[in-house]
Amino acid sequence: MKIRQIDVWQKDLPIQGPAYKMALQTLTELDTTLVRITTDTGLQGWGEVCPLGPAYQPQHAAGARAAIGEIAPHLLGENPLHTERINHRMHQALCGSLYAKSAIDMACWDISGKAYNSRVCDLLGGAVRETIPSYYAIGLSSPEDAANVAVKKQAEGYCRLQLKVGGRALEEDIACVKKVAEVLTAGTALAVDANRGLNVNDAIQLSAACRDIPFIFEQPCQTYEQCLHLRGKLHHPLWLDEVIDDLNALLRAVRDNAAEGFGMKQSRIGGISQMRTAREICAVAGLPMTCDDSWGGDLVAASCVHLGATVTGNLFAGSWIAAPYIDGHYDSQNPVVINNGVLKVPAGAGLGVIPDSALLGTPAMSLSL
Ligand code: 0XW
Ligand code: MG
Repeated sequence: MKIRQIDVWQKDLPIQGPAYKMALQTLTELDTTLVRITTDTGLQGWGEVCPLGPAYQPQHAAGARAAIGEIAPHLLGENPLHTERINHRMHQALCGSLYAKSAIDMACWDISGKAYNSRVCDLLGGAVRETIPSYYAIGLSSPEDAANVAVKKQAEGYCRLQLKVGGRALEEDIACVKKVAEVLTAGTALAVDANRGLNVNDAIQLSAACRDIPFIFEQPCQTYEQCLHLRGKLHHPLWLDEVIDDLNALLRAVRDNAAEGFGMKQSRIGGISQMRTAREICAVAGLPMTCDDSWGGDLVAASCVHLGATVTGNLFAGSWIAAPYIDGHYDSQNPVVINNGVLKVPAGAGLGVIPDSALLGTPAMSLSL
């Protein structure tokens, strides 16, 4: 089997409802990239990457498409079933830009599933669950509004909530955590995620002020070193997210006993192939993880669900997807949706999502043999 053609689309994803507010970013729309790989057998696979705006991390939508344009000529004629070789060829063609490479990697896993008539999760060792818990991220808001969202989302069936803090007066963050904690029902887990928006002092103070409230403290400070400085100074388990920007960073964090868990975004570390390795690292270290991504539509969502389905036992903390903020689906027959706070593993071969390319318009880029 050989890659015969690579098509790339740009698609706007306006945020439905209020802006998505985090400590350092407020977003009203996203710019995603869809990739379709067509093989000489006629099989097609899809991938997607959607940075969380141009300023969240060193990733941006136009950069993804430019990187894919740099890489694609080196992949024509390659066998998409050989994902290790595909990743090797991508690294030979372009240093870095793991986020862009993740879309190609995803499309190759989609093709593999279709070639072997297997779901991606079954190619990844098999699903240990057929429905996986999602979680809802409560954006930066007043204590009352945050608590109201927490009540509403628990009523919708979510068993894990993530409360955004940071980028504002510490007192407001503390008031928010306390107000949300008042409305949590038994069995609802809370993560307090600063998305790097707190300084070391404020992180210590927030944890101390809320020491009687059980929550996971996610990525409080900007850098790995600042978070490392917090070890032994917090009253809460520390999870890392944004600073785990590749597999080496994950290995270093495990070696340094830097965290009790990880908020993992598949595109940041290079895609499904790398997230499979991250899953194994976390498993041998006994450290829980989420299977998330920065943003994206049904393709990114399906990929997160397939990965989340394979994380064993009590090491899986859920998969966040952007579906609640997106109007419509790429594949109306196989939408990836959250019901009662959980996601079903797509049934079809590969990712189980086949975008209607007629809805995508003219590709931004097409390369072929
Ligand atoms: C909640 N997320 C997975 C979605 C947004 O991309 C931010 C991210 C996080 O946990 O930081
Ligand atoms: Mg996070």
